[in-house]
Amino acid sequence: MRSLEQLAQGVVNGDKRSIARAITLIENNGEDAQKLVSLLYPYTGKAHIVGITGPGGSGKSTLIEKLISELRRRGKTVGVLATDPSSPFTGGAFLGDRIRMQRFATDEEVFIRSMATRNVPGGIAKATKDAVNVLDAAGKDVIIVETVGAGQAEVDIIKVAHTVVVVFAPGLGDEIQAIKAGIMEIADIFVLNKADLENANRAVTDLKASLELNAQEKAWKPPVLKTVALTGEGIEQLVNEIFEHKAFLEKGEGASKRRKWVETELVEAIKQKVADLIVDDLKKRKVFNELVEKVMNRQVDPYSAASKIVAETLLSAKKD
Ligand SMILES: Nc1nc2c(ncn2[C@@H]2O[C@H](COP(=O)(O)OP(=O)(O)O)[C@@H](O)[C@H]2O)c(=O)[nH]1
Ligand SMILES: [Mg+2]
Repeated sequence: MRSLEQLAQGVVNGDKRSIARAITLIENNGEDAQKLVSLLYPYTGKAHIVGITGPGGSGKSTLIEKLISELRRRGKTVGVLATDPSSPFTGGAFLGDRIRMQRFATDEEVFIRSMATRNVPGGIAKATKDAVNVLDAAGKDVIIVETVGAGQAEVDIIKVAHTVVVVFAPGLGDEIQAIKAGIMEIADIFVLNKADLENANRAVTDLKASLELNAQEKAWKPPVLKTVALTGEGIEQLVNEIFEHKAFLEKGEGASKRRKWVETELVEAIKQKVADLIVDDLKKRKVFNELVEKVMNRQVDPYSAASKIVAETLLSAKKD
């Protein structure tokens, strides 16, 4: 097997196979994953990261396909990570995405990847963040992350983005309610896709009205755009707005935002380390194994067991 250093070099050279292997390593989140991220970290920090979120079926994947084309037309290299749990492994949407995206397969400057969404050790948000770092180190100018934005994990994923685009479609009113409020608050650009459908203007008016209601004093006022992803209508303007927002971030506002991102990154990393240390220690104790037995026999539930072990070992240790 090639060394991690060689793999990292391959990533930095922008080699597609190395990027793919690096991301697989990261999904498995072993010791090597952490080493690889350390090797790549000095090469990161150059990409513009765009989060695309919104209800399933609003046309995010179709929009991303058109975004890739427009970005390539402007000479930008592109990475895409999709974490939509409604389109993993099998099933129509995933296959559809694959077929649509296939035309980029021969383009060395485009890398597209569906992240595994289940059973990722360390969580999907961490894996996605690390995969973004891989694509960043690989020299991609723009990295697009697609999520459906329905759960906390997605809010966490989208927080790595510099520019957050929230995509809606006419007739998906209820789904808008299902989108986490946290995402609405951090949205930088709103897109009403499927503007070819009836009620598109109505949907835009409704969206604008609800934004006015919740409007806060912000230096950046999120624009509301209309697109037809199927035909590419409005895509140029969307790309323009993304770069407008990038320029806005680079003018001062960005510095404090960037500091906040790094802070969050560091806090998350510390939390992970502290949790690992504590759990590793607890696992060595007799009381841990006893509790595993009890949970297995349904004598106690895992949450009560956790409270018990924390109270008895961690908290009592303090008193000693
Ligand atoms: N009429 C219309 N259909 C669209 C448009 N964009 C996407 N679609 C269709 O909407 C469906 C869902 O699109 P997809 O990109 O998979 O949505 P996602 O779940 O948000 O990623 C597909 O059948 C697309 O062909 C659009 O602008 N107009
Ligand atoms: Mg999709």
